[in-house]
Amino acid sequence: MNSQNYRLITIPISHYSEKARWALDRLKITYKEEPHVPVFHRFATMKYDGSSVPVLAT
Ligand SMILES: N[C@@H](CCC(=O)N[C@@H](CS)C(=O)NCC(=O)O)C(=O)O
Repeated sequence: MNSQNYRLITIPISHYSEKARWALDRLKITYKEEPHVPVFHRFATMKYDGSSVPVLAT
């Protein structure tokens, strides 16, 4: 599977986001992180029917 276009929507200081980064790096899955300021992250996550971060858009 081509993971080149994977986008990880995060709040940078979130430990949930750090755990997702850790897992993706551990599995050598490439992705581009899209960091957001808390509260405004919802504009990014709601496009995927989500609310909290992390969201991995594939
Ligand atoms: N069930 C989710 C919870 C993630 C979660 O609580 N993320 C926090 C990180 S600070 C968050 O996005 N909080 C803000 C919100 O829910 O809009 C998971 O395990 O990934």
